[in-house]
Parts: sequence; structure tokens; C-alpha cells
Amino acid sequence: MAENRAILYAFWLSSCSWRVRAALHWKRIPFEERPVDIVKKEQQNTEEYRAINPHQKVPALVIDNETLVESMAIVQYLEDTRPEPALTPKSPLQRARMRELCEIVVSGIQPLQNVGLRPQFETTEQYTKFTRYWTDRGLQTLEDMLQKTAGKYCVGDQLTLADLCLLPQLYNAVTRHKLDISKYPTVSKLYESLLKEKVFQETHPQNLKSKI
Ligand SMILES: N[C@@H](CCC(=O)N[C@@H](CS)C(=O)NCC(=O)O)C(=O)O
Repeated sequence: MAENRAILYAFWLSSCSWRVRAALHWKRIPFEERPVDIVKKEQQNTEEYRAINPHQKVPALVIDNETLVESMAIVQYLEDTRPEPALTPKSPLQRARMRELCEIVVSGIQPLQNVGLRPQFETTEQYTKFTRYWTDRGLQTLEDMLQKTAGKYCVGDQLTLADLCLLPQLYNAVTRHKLDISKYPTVSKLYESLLKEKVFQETHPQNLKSKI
């Protein structure tokens, strides 16, 4: 029923939004997506949105009569409250490997290429040079780590939160930052295979009804 549906405040091209969108799909949680344009920033910078997400970023998720922010806290909440189908390996070591990979993306790449950084640079060229450097450096790190952990997915043969972090960030690196990921063979292979997965097809920015 409509009133039971979760509400995802998101931007279609946002990698953090895609993580949560994919987790909702994976766990078959009904939700409605409400676009927040982080390029034009009109709604993002309102007091109304600040009441939803004090950080004034996306995503935010209204679920179980609560409003949650921070994509990793959100996906962990979904995993804790709706454990099946799982997005976390059972073994403590595999979990640690998954979290290592998540951190590289979530702390080591995404914040350093975020569109919200642009006003802090004098020129687009300076911003682009900065973001491409940190994204490329993160991709090299991921390649080294994935060579040891990857099977069909980032960690072995189970789709996990690491894949939910990796694929959107790679899509961003390829389409927005125009980075050549072919020099990272494990990363490229995962990119191609993850793109074909149903969960990513169904949540892919290009397949969304609203492109804001
Ligand atoms: N750590 C936060 C990062 C949120 C974030 O940076 N979101 C980006 C989109 S991926 C955003 O809203 N950028 C707009 C801005 O910084 O103004 C999370 O994982 O939710």
C-alpha cells in the first residue's frame, strides 16, 4: 500500500543514491523515488530538505516511520532489519574484506570527486584534474585488492555491499570522469559483468523514469 512504501530522496546520477536504490531492489522493498537535483540545487538548499537531511546531500530514506541519512548507514539498516536476501558474507574475514572495499569507494573516492566540491575550485579544469587524480588512485587500489578477493563478485561469488558501492562508482568514473578503466583488468571485468546483473539493470540511472 502506498503509505507503507519507503521514500528515497535521490539524484538519478548519484552513486550514493544508486547504492541505496540497488539495496532496496535487492531486498524487494517497495519504494518511491523523489528526485533532489544536486546540480541545480534548488530543492537541495531549502530548509524543507535540510529537515530531511541536515547534510543537504542525497540520499535520504524514509522507512519504518524514520528518516535515515548516509548511504552506508541506510544499507546497513536494511541489512539488519531485512536480512534476506543477504548483502553481507557470513564469514567475519569475508565481511572485513567487503568493508575494506566499501571504504575505498565510500571514503577514498566518492567524497573526492563529489559534484559539491566544484565551487571550491576556481576553474572546472582544476576540479577535473583533482577528481580524476583521486578517482584513478582509488581504482588502482581497488584493482590491487580485488585481484585477491574477487570471484564472480567483489568478494567471492556472493553479491555484497561492496558490489553496490563499486558499480555506481565505476559508472561515474567511466561516464563522468572519462577514465580509462581497461588498465585495471579485474575492475573492468567486474564492471562489465555487474552492469548485466538484474539488480543494476533495474536501478541503472539511464533506466529511471525521472532523469533528475
Ligand atoms: N557519505 C554520504 C555522501 C553523500 C554525498 O556526497 N552525496 C552526493 C551525491 S553521491 C551529493 O549529494 N552531492 C551534492 C553536494 O555535495 O552538494 C553518503 O554516503 O550518503
